[in-house]
Amino acid sequence: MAIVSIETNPFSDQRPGTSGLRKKVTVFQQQNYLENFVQSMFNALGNIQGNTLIVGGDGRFYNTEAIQTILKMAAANGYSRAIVGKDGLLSTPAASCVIRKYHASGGIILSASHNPAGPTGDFGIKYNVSNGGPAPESITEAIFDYTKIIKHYKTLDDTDVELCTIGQQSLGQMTVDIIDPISDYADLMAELFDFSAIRTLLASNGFKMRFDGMHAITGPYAKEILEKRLGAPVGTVINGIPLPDFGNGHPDPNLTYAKELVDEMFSDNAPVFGAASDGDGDRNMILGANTFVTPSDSLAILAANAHLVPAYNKGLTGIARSMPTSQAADRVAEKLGIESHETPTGWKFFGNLLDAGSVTLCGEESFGTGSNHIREKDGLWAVLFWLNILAVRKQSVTDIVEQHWYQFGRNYYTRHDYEGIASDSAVQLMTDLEAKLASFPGKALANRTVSYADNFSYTDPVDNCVSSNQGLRIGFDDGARIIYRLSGTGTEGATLRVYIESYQADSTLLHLETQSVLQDLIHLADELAEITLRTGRTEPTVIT
Ligand code: VG1
Ligand code: CO
Repeated sequence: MAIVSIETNPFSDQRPGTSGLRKKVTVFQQQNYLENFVQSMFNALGNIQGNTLIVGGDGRFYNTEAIQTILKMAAANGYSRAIVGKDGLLSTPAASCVIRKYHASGGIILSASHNPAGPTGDFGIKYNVSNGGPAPESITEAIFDYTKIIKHYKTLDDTDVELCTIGQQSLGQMTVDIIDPISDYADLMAELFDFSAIRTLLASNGFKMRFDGMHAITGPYAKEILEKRLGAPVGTVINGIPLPDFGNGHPDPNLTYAKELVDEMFSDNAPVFGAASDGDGDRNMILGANTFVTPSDSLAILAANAHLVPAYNKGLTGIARSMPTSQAADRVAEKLGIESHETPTGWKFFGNLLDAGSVTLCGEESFGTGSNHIREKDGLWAVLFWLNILAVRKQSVTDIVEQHWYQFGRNYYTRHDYEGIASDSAVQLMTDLEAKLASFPGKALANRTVSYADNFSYTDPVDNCVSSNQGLRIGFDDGARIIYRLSGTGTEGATLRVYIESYQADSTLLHLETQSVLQDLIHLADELAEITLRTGRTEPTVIT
C-alpha cells in the first residue's frame, strides 16, 4: 500500500499539559488536528525506523477512530511493529506495563483521564517513553515545537485494522499485534501481591468489598483480578462495563463524583472496604466503612506498611511525592531512614527517580499512587496493596488510619478547586500573588510565622533539568502550607487549585473535622490571593 504525504497547516494550541494534550473531542475532530500532533510526536522522536509502538486508550468516544489514524501513520513513518489492546483498550497502567514487558520503544495512550467523555466531552493523547512512563518535558516541548512548523504528515493509503480480533495482522510494512489488554497487567499484579492471603480475606466471613469502575476502563481489569482471580463475589465490581461516554458521568474517584460508592460506604450497612478508579485507571480512592482515606495519607500508610507486601518486603529505597501532596509520607521516609523527594505535579517527574532506583513508592494528592513496578500511577495496584495490608493486619481501614496518625501525627489536608474561571483573571491572580511573595517571610499570619514563600522550581537530581514555575508556596514555621497552582489538564477556562495543609501531633486532636481545623488557613488563602474579590466565587467548585 502506498505511503502518502499530506499537506497540512500548523495549529497553535498543541502544547501538552500536565499529562499530554487534552482538548474537546470537537477540537480533535478538526481536519488534521490529530494527524499534526502525531506526526510532530514522530518528528520529535527522531529515528523510529524498525521500532515497536504500543497503542491503546481508555475506550472513550473517538478512541478507535484515533487509533486507526495513528496506526496508519506509524506504519508510514517506519515503525515495524505495533502492539494494540483488543478493541483499542489499554488502561494507562496496563499500557505502561506492556511497554516495559515487550521492550517497546514507547507508546501512545489515548485518554483524557477523568474528564467527561462523549461527543461533547474531552479527548486526549500522550506519549510514553521506553521505560513505560510519560515523556519528560524535553520531549513534550520538542513535540510542541514541531507542531508550530508542521507542513506535511505521512500516512498509509490502506484499510482499517481489525481491532476486535486477537492475533497478528499487517498494515503496509508494519506488523500489528492485537493483544488481550488485561492479562499482562493482571499477571504483574499477581507477582507483586500475596494473592492467596487476599483470596482468604475476600472469602472470610463478614468481609465485603465494593469496587466502582465508574463506567470507565478499570471495570474489566477489576472483574478479572478481583472477581475471577481472587474469588470476590460477582457484583463486587459495580459500573464495570466501559462506555464511550462513561455513562455521562465524571469518572473522577473522589467524594463528589463517586457518589454511588460513597453513599454505600457511608451507610449503615457499609462494606468493610471500598475503592474506585478513574477514566484511564491510574487513580484510586480508598474507603473503609464510614472512612475516607485522603490520598496523601494513603501514600504514607502504604509506605509504612510496605514490609507486609511480597514485592516490597525487602525495603523501600525512597518515597517521592508531588509538591502539593501533604508531607505525611516524608515522616514515614524519615522514620524508615530512606530518601524522600518532592517533585512538581505530574507523573513524568517520578520517572528518573524510579529508573535510578532512588525511590520505590510515589504519590500525588490527586488520588495517584504507584511504585517502581511500572512508570505510571496505578489505581488497581493501590487497591490490591490495601487489600494485602488488610489481609495481613486483620484490622479495619479506620483502625489502620488512626493508628498511623497516633504513630506519626496527622497532616490535616484539603484541596479547593475553583473550576472554569476566566483564564486571564486566573493568570493575573497568580502573577499578582507571586509579586507579593517576597514580602511574606517573617510575617505573622494565621497565628503562625511565614518561613518561606516562593514559586516552586525543581532540579531533577538525575539529569539536572530545571522545571520552574510549578506552583506558589507559602510555608509556615509549624509545617503548615498553602499552595496555589493552575491546572494543566483542563479544557475550558482555568482551574485554580489551592492546597492547604496543617500538621497536628497532639493525640487528643487527631479526630477533628478537616475543613474546620484548616479554617484559618483557608480564610488566609482567599485573602492573600484575593480569590473571591477577583473571581466572584465565594466557595470552591470541588473540595477534596
Ligand atoms: C491533575 C493532577 C495531577 C495529575 C494529573 C494527571 O493535574 O493535579 O496530580 O498528575 O491531573 O492525572 P492538574 O495539572 O490538572 O492539576 V490523570 O489521572 O488526569 O492522568
Ligand atoms: Co487518570
